[in-house]
Amino acid sequence: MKIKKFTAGSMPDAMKTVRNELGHEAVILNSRIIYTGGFLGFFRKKNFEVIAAVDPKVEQDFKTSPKEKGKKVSAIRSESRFEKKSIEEENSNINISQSSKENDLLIKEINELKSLIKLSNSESKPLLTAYPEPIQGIQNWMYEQELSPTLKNRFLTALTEKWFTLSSNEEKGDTKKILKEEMFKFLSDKHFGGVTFTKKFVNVLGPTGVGKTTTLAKIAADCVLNHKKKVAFITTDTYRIAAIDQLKTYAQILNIPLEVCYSLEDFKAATIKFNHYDVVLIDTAGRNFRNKKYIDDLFQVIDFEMEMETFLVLALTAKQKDMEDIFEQFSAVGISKFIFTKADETSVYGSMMNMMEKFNIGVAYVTTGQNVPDDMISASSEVISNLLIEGY
Ligand SMILES: Nc1nc2c(ncn2[C@@H]2O[C@H](COP(=O)(O)OP(=O)(O)O)[C@@H](O)[C@H]2O)c(=O)[nH]1
Ligand SMILES: [Mg+2]
Repeated sequence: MKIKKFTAGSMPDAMKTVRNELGHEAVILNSRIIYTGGFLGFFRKKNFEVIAAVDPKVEQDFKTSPKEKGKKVSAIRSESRFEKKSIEEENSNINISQSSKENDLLIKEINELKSLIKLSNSESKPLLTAYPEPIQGIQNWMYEQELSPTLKNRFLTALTEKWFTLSSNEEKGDTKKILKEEMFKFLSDKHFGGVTFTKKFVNVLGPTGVGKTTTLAKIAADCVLNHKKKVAFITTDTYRIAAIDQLKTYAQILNIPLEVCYSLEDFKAATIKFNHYDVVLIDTAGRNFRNKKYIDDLFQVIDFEMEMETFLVLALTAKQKDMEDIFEQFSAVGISKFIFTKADETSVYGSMMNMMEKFNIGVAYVTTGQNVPDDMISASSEVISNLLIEGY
């Protein structure tokens, strides 16, 4: 572990130097304001001191080419996962030989930090670092919400930089507010909100049982009741009889016509039949879309050449990696926005942010239960950040 002290006139400058010298993997061990120079307590210069550390392996990696970098990072990751080197052993490598008064102080601080690190003995938990205390709280929260490492880094850096520019304790205490501002910045270039009514056809795709049919019924009710639109249903989910009956029931309750399509010809005929409708909502069969064959099947029955909004429905109870795999399989279709379902069945919402970060698309709706039409919210930056910060 390489440890270094940085001093600068402002916190953002200090952080910039840390990043330049030690790379993005650097961990902030301590940060504080120090005063230098002056005369009888006057004209003292305010400086910001940051003590940062980096694993030499990671630092080396920071200096190597991006191609090499990928290989090395994964090597380091697998090593740390399987070797289970104890934190204590790791830290005993810290070797500081200078003995000036300043360095004694540094050693004392490092020893305090070492005992703190020992306390967090679970290797899967984030390393307990000396971010200002309120920011440590956010760090733990981000870990619990399973935010991606890049998002965690982005928010922690921004928060720390912002935190040090605030002067009043009241402002500093309101880390939620600072976090929310940073989240809004991240979400500002994404598109949110449900059906735009700019395209007649609206299509929901996604794995089995995520809530496509239920959500489509909620969307239909919203279009009819709140937007006074003339709505029709098409279902291409002929895989299970029960699926047709399920949508038929909603169609009857909402007094909406339904066409069942078994082939591309049926589909084309249905679109002509619904020519004078404002919105045509298309339900599809949930399949194991990790298998490419099922994606190809969709093209046998839906004409994706038509102007349509396509929503990918994902349940928030699913695993991040599976969500990513599914999205990638659908790249040939072109996804307009996500719909995230089952927000009521989990308390972890980081995957929403991670998916938006990775694929740079926004969210149409978030659904929060089985009740049609009530349990659905039109998504916005406010809705998403509230769900993450305040929970459901
Ligand atoms: N808890 C919860 N259940 C939901 C939600 N949306 C749908 N469901 C339930 O998930 C199950 C599968 O829904 P369905 O619409 O048939 O999924 P599909 O196979 O994707 O069409 C049903 O029992 C729904 O009531 C939601 O937001 N929260
Ligand atoms: Mg269904």
